[in-house]
Amino acid sequence: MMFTRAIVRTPGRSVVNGVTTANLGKPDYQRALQQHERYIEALKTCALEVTVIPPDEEHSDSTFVEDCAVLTEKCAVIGNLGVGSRKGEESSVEKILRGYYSNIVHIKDPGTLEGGDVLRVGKHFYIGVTGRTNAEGASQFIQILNGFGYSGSMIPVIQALHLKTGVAYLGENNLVMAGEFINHPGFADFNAIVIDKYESYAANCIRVNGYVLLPAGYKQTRKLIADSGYSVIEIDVSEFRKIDGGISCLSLRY
Ligand code: CIR
Repeated sequence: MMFTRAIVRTPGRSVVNGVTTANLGKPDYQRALQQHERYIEALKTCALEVTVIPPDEEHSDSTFVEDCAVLTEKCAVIGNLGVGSRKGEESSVEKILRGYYSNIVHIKDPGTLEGGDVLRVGKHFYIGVTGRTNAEGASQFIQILNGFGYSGSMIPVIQALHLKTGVAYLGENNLVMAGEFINHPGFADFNAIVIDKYESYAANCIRVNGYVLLPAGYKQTRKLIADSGYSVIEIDVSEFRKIDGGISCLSLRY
């Protein structure tokens, strides 16, 4: 599917305190800013018009706007973030979306849902049930989807932070997969692009129009994806990796 727009949020200084399990040290703020600018340039190369939201210092992880919402042609679904420190990030994203969507629906307590857990394939949405997205949030989301002519199904996730930490749909039935999602029965019908365990971070990549955006420095993955027929743009996101974030989390595409 083609996208025309994206929303991103400039990281604030508080990004250095983002929630993490990575053990890679704290992000360098200046470097994070530079990497974020390159990321925006890459989206523009993919022909997207990019809306940049100013930093939200109160929420250290708010640069990961993907988690705040799920966007479709027909509606915007505002998530309900599953970790206390991120609650409230959605409201400024929703404000922007009001300019583009007349149908805006919310996931409500006790349901939680983060956009990083939602993988779209055509008119179907796979929803990871994780530490961030619960079954109640996923079933609210499926109900909403059904009302707009889409379908959804749940994928229990055991290790990954989010579903899309380990899977990415590139189109043409090609599914990038790493870790627990390799040989997963829920994804048996796809053409699997299997990521080496030493490069599993690169499984979080995105297809945007004519390109695949990939984190820089993952040579085998780059070759695999290029050999599958895609034009790859590499972006250094090392500072975001330090707080468990990646290529997909940094934008909402629509
Ligand atoms: C968090 O733990 O919420 C952030 N430090 C990372 C969020 C990454 N988002 C994503 O994978 N969609």
